Order: sequence, then structure tokens, then C-alpha cells
Amino acid sequence: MLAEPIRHDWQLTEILELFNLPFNDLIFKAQSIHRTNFNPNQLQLSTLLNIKTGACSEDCGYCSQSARFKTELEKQPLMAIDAIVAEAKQAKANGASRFCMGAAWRSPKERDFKQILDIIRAVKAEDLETCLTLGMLDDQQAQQLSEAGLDYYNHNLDTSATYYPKVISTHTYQDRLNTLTNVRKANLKICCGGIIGMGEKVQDRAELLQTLANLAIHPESVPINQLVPIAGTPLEHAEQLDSFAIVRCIAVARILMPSSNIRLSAGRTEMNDELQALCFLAGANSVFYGEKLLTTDNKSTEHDHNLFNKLGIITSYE
Ligand code: SAM
Ligand code: DTB
Ligand code: SF4
Repeated sequence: MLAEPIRHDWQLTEILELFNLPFNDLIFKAQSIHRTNFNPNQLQLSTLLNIKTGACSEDCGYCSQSARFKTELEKQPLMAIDAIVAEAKQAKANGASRFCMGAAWRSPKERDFKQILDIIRAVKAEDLETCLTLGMLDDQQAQQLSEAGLDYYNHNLDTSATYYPKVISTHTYQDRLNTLTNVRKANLKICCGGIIGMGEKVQDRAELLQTLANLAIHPESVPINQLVPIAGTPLEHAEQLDSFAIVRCIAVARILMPSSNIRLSAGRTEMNDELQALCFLAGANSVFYGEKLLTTDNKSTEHDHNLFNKLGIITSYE
């Protein structure tokens, strides 16, 4: 089968039609597109490290790291380079191909930026792909990160433009889009996706995917997170999602962005092996790998290896 053309003109009605397809039809379509673009039995593995924890000025309603909510998290300043490199080495030894570092900032401060650039150079030297998520960036910061050798910048749109202000009030959707523009201008690869299970409607998921798919260049990496409810945050008691919701969302993302890596991201600890297998069938070809996400637990590497073996999945470095 010929690869479908990459489109940037998706209409909301078309996307909603995809969401509403009978499940088997949706999965068949997504899997067919998946195998024309990727090895269907291969996953890319990214390992996360939170390099600065908590005390964030923002009020993102899902986040354990906002200073505005009473969560149980202990705050920690920016980590030293040596400690970060040690974690990167371990991630590589465990089989990750990308090392993703997160900081709980609205945007990076001038005083920390030199250290961030040094961190990138040091992790790159370990022969790993690098990804950073530091909040909003201006033109110049994006350019400096690019020159230091950064590969990916993660900046999620999280949900639809309409639902966004119901979850976050301290910055806007347009702020997020502006950072994505600055990151692209600096020739960095983009990792951008969202969270499902925050009380949004299917229409919000469709609008988020429409925004991502209609960017001039699709994000190279699209993380689909399922909300990890955090005690003390406004979304602590969000209604639990039906398990098929994430499978459908992944399938639609795969269809709209055929050559992007779609990552089954936060929320895997709550999923059984069968549900994860369905997500891979729907076109997810990447996961966060390693015992921790940013502040919460992830599936154990042992569990993941067993699952990959059972499914005959190979990972980037095998
Ligand atoms: N401060 C930076 C920012 O906001 O872009 C970087 C770190 S922030 C924690 C990175 C992303 O993690 C968020 O945009 C959100 O998509 C995801 N995330 C955070 N908390 C989450 C949770 N409880 N459940 C699911 N995803 C979450
Ligand atoms: C993304 O989309 N998900 C990751 C990463 N990009 C930075 C973060 C998930 C965080 C889950 C909750 C936590 O561990 O604090
Ligand atoms: Fe801060 Fe990022 Fe958490 Fe928002 S998601 S509160 S910006 S760390």
C-alpha cells in the first residue's frame, strides 16, 4: 500500500467521524497506516528525569509541581550536571534511545540557562538523543538550545483551545503556540501532545489533534498522556476514563499524523498488558520507559521487558 499523503488541512467534522467509527474499523485503518510508515513491531523508548522539582508558579490543574496546590511533593532545585549524566548513562544502559529532562518552570530563568546548555552538551556526549521541557521559550533561548545540540523540545498543548482555560489560568493557549513557533524556527524537533481524562469532551480531543495535525510541520513526537490523578490538585477527583478512550485517541492521532511517533505516555501504570497492546495496535510506537515519569511511578522496566517479549516487540537499540 502506498503511504497516504501528509495533510495539514484536517476538518473537525472529519476528525469526529474518525473518533466515531466502529472500533474495529478505526483500529484497522490506523494499523494499516501505521505499517506503511513504521515497523509495526518496533517501539522507541524515552526515559524521563525531572531535573528541577516543584515550586512552579503556574496553576496547571493536573500538576503535582504547582506551588499553588498542596501536594505531597518535595521541591528540589536544578540538579547538578554529574548527577544528571549518571542518570542518562543508566537510561542508555537500560536501552533508552532518548533522554528527556523536565523542569518545573513557567519559563527558564537567565541565571539557570548556562547550566541547561552545559547539561545538553554533557548528555549529548553520552550518545543519546536529548529532549528538554522547561516551559515557555523565547526565540533566542530556542536558538541557544539548538546550538548546544538539543534534539527535541517538549511543550504540550494538553487539550483544546476552548478547554485549556478551564485547566490553566496563568498562561494561555497562544503562549504555548508561540513557544512551538520559536522552537520550530530554531530547527529543533517538536514533541507536543496532550492529556486525556481531565473532564474534557471527545470534541476537545478532536480539536487538540486537529491543531497538532494542522501545524505547518507535524510534531515529530506526539505524547498522549492519560491523567495521573494527583492528591491535592484540582483534578484529583476527575472522572475515570473508559479504557477505549485512549485507544481511540491514539488511533486518530496515528491517522492524522502518519509519520510522527505517537507515544503512549503517562497513565501506563493503570493499564493492563492487553490495553497497552491495543494502544500499540492502534499505532502507538513509543513509550516512556524507566521506573519514574517526572514525579510519579511508571511501569517497572522488568514488566516492560516481559510485555515487549510477549508481544515480539523490538526496541530501538536491540
Ligand atoms: N513546566 C513545563 C511545561 O509545563 O511545559 C514542563 C513540565 S510539565 C510537568 C510537562 C507535561 O507533563 C505537561 O504539559 C503535561 O502534559 C504532562 N503532565 C504533567 N502532570 C501530569 C499528570 N498528572 N498526568 C498526565 N500528564 C501530566
Ligand atoms: C509528556 O507528555 N508526559 C511526560 C513528559 N511529556 C514530560 C510527563 C508526564 C508526567 C506525569 C505526572 C508526573 O510524573 O508528574
Ligand atoms: Fe509548572 Fe509545567 Fe506543572 Fe504547569 S505543567 S504547573 S508549568 S511544571
